[in-house]
Amino acid sequence: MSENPATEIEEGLQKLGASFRQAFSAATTEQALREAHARVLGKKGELTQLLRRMGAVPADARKSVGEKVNALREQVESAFAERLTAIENARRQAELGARPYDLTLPGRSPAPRGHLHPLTRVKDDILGAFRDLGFAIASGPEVELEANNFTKLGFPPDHPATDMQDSFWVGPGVLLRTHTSNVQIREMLAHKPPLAVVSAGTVYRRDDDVTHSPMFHQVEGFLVDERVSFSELKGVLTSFAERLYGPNTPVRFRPSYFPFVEPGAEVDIGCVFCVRPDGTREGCRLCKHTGWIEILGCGMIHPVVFENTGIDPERYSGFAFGIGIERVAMLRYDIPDIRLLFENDPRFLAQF
Ligand code: 2NL
Repeated sequence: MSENPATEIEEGLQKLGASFRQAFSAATTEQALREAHARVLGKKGELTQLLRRMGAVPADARKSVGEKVNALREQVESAFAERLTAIENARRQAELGARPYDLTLPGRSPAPRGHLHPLTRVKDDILGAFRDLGFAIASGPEVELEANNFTKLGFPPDHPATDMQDSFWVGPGVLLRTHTSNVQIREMLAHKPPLAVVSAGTVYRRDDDVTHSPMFHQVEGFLVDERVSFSELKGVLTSFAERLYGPNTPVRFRPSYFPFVEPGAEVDIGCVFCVRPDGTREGCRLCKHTGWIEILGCGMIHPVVFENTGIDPERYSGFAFGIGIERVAMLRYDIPDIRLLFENDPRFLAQF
């Protein structure tokens, strides 16, 4: 280095002038560029260090050296600004050229999706068929008064169904409903005919084996109006069977007995499991080789039920029906044991 501070500074400026551009072009990120800038103009930057020595420059040379310093500072600042813009433009171009985010991709679920329980599907199908036929959908309590569950339906007080052995009594005159007929009783008490109502729900009986569970599910419905005859019962329930099992499903009505209807009937459909393409039936385990499968019970509502619910039996008549949801599901999905439906074993449920 020279003894003359002015010459020393000028040499430093010259060196710096030759090197800073290279350092700026070598920076490819904003951070690297700012670091290169600081090495020139920061507190300990090379140009800053040179400036500190201006005091040692003789007065006559100060102006000329000062102008050179300022000129270099301006070059540094404008080169810095230019390079900063270039880096930002390159970054933006790279971003635009990169594969864009696909906002239509589905999210990643933390667990596999579930699905409806087979009993829920059967219930929804049955209610949907009756809703399409114009029935309203109602519901009611599972803990019910004996009056709404038995008495108003015409059950005599000593009927075996009312026994401790058959029903779950909660207290005197209160039990878990043994059928969803309690909803129909409540609807008949609350509304004047014409009425067409269907309801689905959980019911309870002291039964437990391969085809019976102490908790099971029913759909029940009824229709009341003037001049409702057994023909309306047959028409509505045949239409229901065709909606659930397909058009032209064979349907037959067999006489049967239920305490709250007269006459009563059971409805069978032609076995859907062993039907041949020509419509004849092979006979199988599910129809016990009869070619027929029972799907519901029904009948004309007993006048005693009307009397007990404030409906004039001279003016009104109607029909009612009950369907066991488990039975329909077991047939549809070939489930051999009713208890499988309530154990909630995922290996069983995943099959539906
Ligand atoms: C079956 C048979 C049936 C009814 C339910 C009913 C309800 C009232 C009045 C008259 Cl409020 N009847 N319900 C009638 C006949 C049969 O169910 O096998 N259910 C699974």
